[in-house]
Amino acid sequence: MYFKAGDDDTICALSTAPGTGGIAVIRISGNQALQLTRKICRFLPEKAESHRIYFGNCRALENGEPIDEVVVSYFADGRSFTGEETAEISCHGGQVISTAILKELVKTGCRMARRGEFTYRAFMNGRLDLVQAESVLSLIESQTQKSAKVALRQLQGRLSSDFSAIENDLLWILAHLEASIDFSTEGLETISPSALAEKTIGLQSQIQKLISSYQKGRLIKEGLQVALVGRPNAGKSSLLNALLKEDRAIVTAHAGTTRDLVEGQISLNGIPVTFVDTAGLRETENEVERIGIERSRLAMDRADFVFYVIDPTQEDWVEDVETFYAEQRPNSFFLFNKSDLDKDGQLKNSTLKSIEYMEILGRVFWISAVTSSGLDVVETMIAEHAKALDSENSNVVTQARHLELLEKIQSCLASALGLMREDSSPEFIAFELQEAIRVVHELLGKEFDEQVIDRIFKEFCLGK
Ligand SMILES: Nc1nc2c(ncn2[C@@H]2O[C@H](COP(=O)(O)OP(=O)(O)OP(=O)(O)O)[C@@H](O)[C@H]2O)c(=O)[nH]1
Ligand SMILES: [Mg+2]
Repeated sequence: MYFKAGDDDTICALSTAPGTGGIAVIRISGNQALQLTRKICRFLPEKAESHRIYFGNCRALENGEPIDEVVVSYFADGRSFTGEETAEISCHGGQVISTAILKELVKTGCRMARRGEFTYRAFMNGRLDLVQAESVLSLIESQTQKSAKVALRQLQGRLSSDFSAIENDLLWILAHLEASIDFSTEGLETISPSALAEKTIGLQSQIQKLISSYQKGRLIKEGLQVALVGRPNAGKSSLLNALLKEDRAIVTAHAGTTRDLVEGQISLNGIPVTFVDTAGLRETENEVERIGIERSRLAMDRADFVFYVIDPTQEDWVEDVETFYAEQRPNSFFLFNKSDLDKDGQLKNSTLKSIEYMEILGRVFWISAVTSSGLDVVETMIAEHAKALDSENSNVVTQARHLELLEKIQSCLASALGLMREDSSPEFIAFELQEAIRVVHELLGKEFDEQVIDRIFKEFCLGK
């Protein structure tokens, strides 16, 4: 077990990123936070005032040697992030000073905090529910403004309140169902079975909305994956480099240069977009190239978008387009590369004419990886698709754990509804509803499995 229940040690850790910086913040939390910090920051009063800052010298415990001039913020028991008495020492940034202060704190009796232990304590002390605690991690790890916004909404409890609303509805349905079992239940009007079924259906559709938001949430968090595929020498690696505006992949005139997947990310309208360059598709005897091509196919299957890169200066390019067209992949686009070689536009005209019959013109782009011409249009197209994911004003599910539990609740409700329709005994229906309530409690962390909690907090960084 990673965390010890009922642990009342006073813990300390560096809360800012390790390395050199303007300032570094060391956080101390626990019922002896002030008492132990005072041993090295003697300028702190015995009874400090919550939410006040104090300035002075931080000194070595044994000989009183000054270590640094620091500012200490003090938060009283019940008024801090963790819910415990907390002190935060802001010292000059730099590994040497912060390490020296941490060493002194350990000498006074503090214990070095484990990963995520501050947030864990906030959760155990009821300052955050589990959904909010998970959002702290998402917020720290956000790679784009959009995912940070979604995480912040979750930290502010918006998603938790959706989950709590589900809990309230389930309790309401259960209470009215039980009232029909036990007529002596006072204060509840009895409700017809059809009204209960209707309420259950309404709840199912609310939960379904959240389940459907996961796809969106996953995209906001992880972004879009775009696979660049095509025959060798079409210019996939050149395209990757042009999109990333850096020389990420090796480009040569030799067909079969790329053997493995090469990735790079950009941010479009706040959504991370990862481009995956792949090995050119062709029949080959070469073992390494063959494995590379298998990976290209896997990358295509995993991607949200597939960009077929075509070299129209090659004689037999139409065969490629026909093969790709036959795959009928949703969200696939045809990028005709090397437009810089088509000085008079003749090639473009004849090319577009010869694919007219396939009715893919809406998905065709005319680009040059060498001059970057046409890439702005491609980016705008991706950004337009990404816009559909705009969800700043609605709650989205981003965690696989939440999705799994919401699906469990749906299956309990489906069973309950089936039983209602069969006119089954209310006890059986109540059983399903109670199970659904148990799952909502698991979702919010009101009831938990220690292994799950362990897994969640282990992902945190030290000092958070
Ligand atoms: N003129 C011109 N040449 C290009 C363009 N894009 C790529 N090339 C050239 O085409 C050749 C192949 O480019 P790559 O980017 O390595 O092609 P690839 O599709 O990654 O090839 P493999 O890795 O072998 O599958 C190189 O000589 C590039 O300089 C382009 O837009 N215009
Ligand atoms: Mg390549």
